[in-house]
Amino acid sequence: MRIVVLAGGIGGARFLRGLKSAVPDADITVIGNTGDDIHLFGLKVCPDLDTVMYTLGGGIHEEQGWGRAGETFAVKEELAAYGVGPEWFGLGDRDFATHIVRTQMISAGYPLSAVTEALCERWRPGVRLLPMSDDRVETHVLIDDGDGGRKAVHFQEYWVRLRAQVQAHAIVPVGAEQAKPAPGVLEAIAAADVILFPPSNPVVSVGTILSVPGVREAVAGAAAPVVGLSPIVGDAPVRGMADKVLAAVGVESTAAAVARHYGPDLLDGWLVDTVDADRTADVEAAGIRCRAVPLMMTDTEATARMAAEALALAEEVR
Ligand code: GDP
Ligand code: FO1
Ligand code: CA
Repeated sequence: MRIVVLAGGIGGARFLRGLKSAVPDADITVIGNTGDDIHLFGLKVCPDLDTVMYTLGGGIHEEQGWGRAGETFAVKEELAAYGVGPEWFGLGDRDFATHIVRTQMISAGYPLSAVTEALCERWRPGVRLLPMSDDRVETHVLIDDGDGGRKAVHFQEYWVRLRAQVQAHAIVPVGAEQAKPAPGVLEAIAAADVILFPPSNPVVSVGTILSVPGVREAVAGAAAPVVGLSPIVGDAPVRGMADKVLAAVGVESTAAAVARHYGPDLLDGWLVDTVDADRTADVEAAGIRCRAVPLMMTDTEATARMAAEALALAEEVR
């Protein structure tokens, strides 16, 4: 079975671990969000690709959900001693090596997709990990400038430094309009037996991937059923601040509103958590088949059951 998953960072990566355990023989292609990417100290950092790679490759800091296990911060401390920041973004020593290798290969002329493949030769994530695009796309967030006007800041500044505590007026995937899907992305979508939206951020993870010209159209036009799992449980994100970026695009933080936001052109099926069972009728009224099942990724077994439910729903709507 060929499965395509449009993934962000933590939510996507943890779901993928369960999916692999549910269907060990499946051929899984992950289309990863690169809108979170940031250039720091001359290095290209790809948080969502790395989160997927480290999680599936056994190198992730489990509790934190991003970055490396057993991390140290000597380089960051030395940079700080020179007065060189940003101090609000914690790049660890082990993680630095990944960004150095990536940046070196990109400087030598390799596209991000080839670099990602090379990094995965070490981590062996057991999936084919493709960046959504080899072209630079950077999510920016429009916020108040404190002077009566507005300014755009990098997504990481909004998310990590400001903790999404200031109002976001708009979310802009800068560069998306000119970007092309990375080699293999459209082909994988067209050849898929099932397409899954994991419980990733609908705006700045899955939404950014869909903003690359051709991707939304390919998913909507694919022969395969498309099934999503809600990252919103009991009217709030399970983790993080997805409610803030949903508000910025005028979407309520409910499992049903997120399904309607994707819409029946994209989604054939949608899973909500059992606490939101009373919302399934709302989703079905929008033309999307909906089931309520436990959606908390507390461990790999529970996550594998979620993945199996998503695949069962895909069979039902096929
Ligand atoms: P990020 O790039 O690291 O922010 O990760 P993603 O975009 O892939 O996923 C973020 C989303 O995962 C958040 O909106 C969370 O609500 C969601 N999430 C995290 N853990 C769980 C879980 O156990 N169950 C569900 N349903 N959603 C989760
Ligand atoms: N998230 C934080 O909240 N604080 C950090 O200092 C931080 C550093 C960091 C370094 C590498 C990396 O791959 C991820 C990192 N993250 C950090 C997580 C990440 O940037 C965000 O949670 C996601 O981009 C949101 O999707
Ligand atoms: Ca992300």
